[in-house]
Amino acid sequence: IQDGWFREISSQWPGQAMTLKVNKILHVEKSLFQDVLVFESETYGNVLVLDGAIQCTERDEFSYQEMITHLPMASHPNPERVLVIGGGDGGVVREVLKYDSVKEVVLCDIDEAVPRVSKIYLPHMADVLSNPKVTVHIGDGFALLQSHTSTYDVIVTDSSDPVGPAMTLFQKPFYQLLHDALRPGGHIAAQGECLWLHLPLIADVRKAVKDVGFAQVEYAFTTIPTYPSGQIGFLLASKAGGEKNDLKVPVKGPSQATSYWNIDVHRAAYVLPEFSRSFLEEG
Ligand code: AAT
Repeated sequence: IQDGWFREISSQWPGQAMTLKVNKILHVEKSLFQDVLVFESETYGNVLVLDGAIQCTERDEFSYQEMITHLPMASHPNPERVLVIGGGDGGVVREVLKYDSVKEVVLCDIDEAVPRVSKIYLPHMADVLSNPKVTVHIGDGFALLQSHTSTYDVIVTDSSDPVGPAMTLFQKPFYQLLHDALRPGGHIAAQGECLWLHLPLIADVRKAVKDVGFAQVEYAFTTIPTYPSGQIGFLLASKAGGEKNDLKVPVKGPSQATSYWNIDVHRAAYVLPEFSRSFLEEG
């Protein structure tokens, strides 16, 4: 933070940096895994930053949390058991609980500091973590999956970028574990980085997911002012064996209001601009 502005500088998005005006620094901590910063911004509400990367702001978090959740959930005929890896702020869990079919949600974040700090400074996201349907597990998502097979209908990987503790979450062995942890016909969605910045990484992850043997593999995206380049995508995949359903087609939406997701946005999220469509589909 310099002269009252936070700048998001990282070699993952060279030569550019989102800048937010800071009203007040609320929390600074070095947790076991990462640098944790929360500040109140002038125009985006409270902002959570991990290792210098913006994780969410109160003003635009709904775009990301809704899309990473409703894309796999609304296209699933009957999601009952849901696992969220990462997402310690609770935003994805809040969206998962909008489905009446959901009986159980497990949240697995590696860093206890994230839910602890979010409960204080991001209550609109983290309050749901005390819901009786929710179990919070502090630990590595990779390790948790190793002990669960054929358990979940939907798994959302709301992970940080592939430097630091989330690195393994972008690699093939992790997707194999996700596949095995799903019930037949289950869906996954994972934070899939940005078309403008990370096309080669997206292509690699997509290929790894296909090689694991998922029945359908897709990439979708949303717009969001405070993530790098204002856009972030998701890797979606479904496991064979359930009722015949298509990730691109919502069958049963959330029973509570949304601010970004709707049926048309769901379908449109999979439509890619030509530079990225040709790169991903034709190699
Ligand atoms: N909804 C907020 C957006 C996030 S949160 C990413 C979360 O992933 C963090 O809380 C971090 O502690 C957690 N995490 C990182 N590695 C692991 C792991 N191995 N197992 C479990 N949880 C993990 C993502 C923001 C995207 C930023 C885009 N630039």
